[in-house]
Amino acid sequence: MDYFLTEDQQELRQLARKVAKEKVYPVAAHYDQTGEFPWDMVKLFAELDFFRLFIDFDHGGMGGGVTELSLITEELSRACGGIALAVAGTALGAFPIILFGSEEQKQKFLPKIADGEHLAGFCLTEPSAGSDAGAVKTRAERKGDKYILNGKKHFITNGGVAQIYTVIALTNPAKGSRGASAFVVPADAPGLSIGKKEDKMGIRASATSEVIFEDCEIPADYLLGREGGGFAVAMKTLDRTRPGVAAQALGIAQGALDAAVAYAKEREQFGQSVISFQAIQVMLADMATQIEAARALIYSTAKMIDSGSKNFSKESAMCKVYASDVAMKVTTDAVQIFGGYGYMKDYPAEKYMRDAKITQIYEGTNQIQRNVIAQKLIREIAK
Ligand code: COS
Repeated sequence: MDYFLTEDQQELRQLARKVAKEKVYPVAAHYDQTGEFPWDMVKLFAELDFFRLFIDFDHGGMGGGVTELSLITEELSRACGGIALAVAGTALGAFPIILFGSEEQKQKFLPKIADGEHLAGFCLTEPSAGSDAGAVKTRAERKGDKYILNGKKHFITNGGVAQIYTVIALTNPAKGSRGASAFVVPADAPGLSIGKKEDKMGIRASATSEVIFEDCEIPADYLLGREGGGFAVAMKTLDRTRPGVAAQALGIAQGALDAAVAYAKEREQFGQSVISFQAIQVMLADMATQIEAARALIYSTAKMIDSGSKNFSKESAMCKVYASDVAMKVTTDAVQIFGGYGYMKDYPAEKYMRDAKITQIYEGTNQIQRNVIAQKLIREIAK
């Protein structure tokens, strides 16, 4: 199914598919095992203009949107969900600037992100503010023409490798989440340091670290939007990026299905290839159907967002819930089809399963997504 993609979008998908197969897949196991950051892949993605896709023409980009970002995230994740995050995590860090930055801030920060010279990261989560994102404690105090930040963010994607962080911090703690503000903080700002690097179950090619602010000084004009508007910046950013997590889940699921079909054709038991058994065929048919349903939801939502819809929190949350649950189910079934070999690191199935799990957790757990969906339903019904 082509989902009414434009010619350019179809070409982009073909290019990303080719790069994933020829360049990303061969190094996926290496980065998974070592947990090193794939700088060679970042360089390649920059040369291919992947970091330009989600930034507008006036700021060094190619004017694409959530559709383009989802297409490349899906295709790259088919080979490695962790390596794909170098681009998707940067988009997450850049969206607050794209959506809320002043013209001056966009001119200053976006072109280098578009060039792939600067990676970005989004700093919302803290040790005691995960699902309860409004409970952040990091402070930002205005002193003359500067803000001074103090606090600790953790589980930050691209932490330690990004040059630009967008950070949610309290400017008025008495007001709780209504006293939160968003800032751009360059990695070399005095007082910013990188703490513990996480040793993760999956997406091991993606860097995840603490980002610590100790009397960290930034110019006052690095405030994004207005003081007190930070929680809305975070929520509106996540509304736009959750289809991208769904696309990552979709790519992981598709990669696992591709591997399972190839293996089932090759593997012989009882004198025939196991794909000839209906028990296996039924599993593969369900996997393929669920993947296609997830794809239809993601592409439709991406199109809805890119065509200027203002209200898509519910659909974004649906994409993330559905695709990540599909990814978990499909990758678990892929391991099953591989049998004992599926459990071994010599074959790709177990990595897909480990990589899939995070998509049910980050950028808002699936329990939170279901709350978002239900709240919107309740409001729609009340109208
Ligand atoms: N767009 C714009 N504004 C939004 C919004 C959205 N999608 N969602 C909430 N808001 C606004 C509300 O309108 C409300 O505004 P007022 O204070 O003016 O009334 C404010 O934000 C607080 O909203 P709410 O009361 O619903 O917030 P809660 O503290 O109950 O939390 C959830 C809402 C749980 C949905 C939110 O905390 C969340 O998304 N948590 C998960 C966070 C997450 O994804 N973490 C992953 C880390 S980032 S990788």
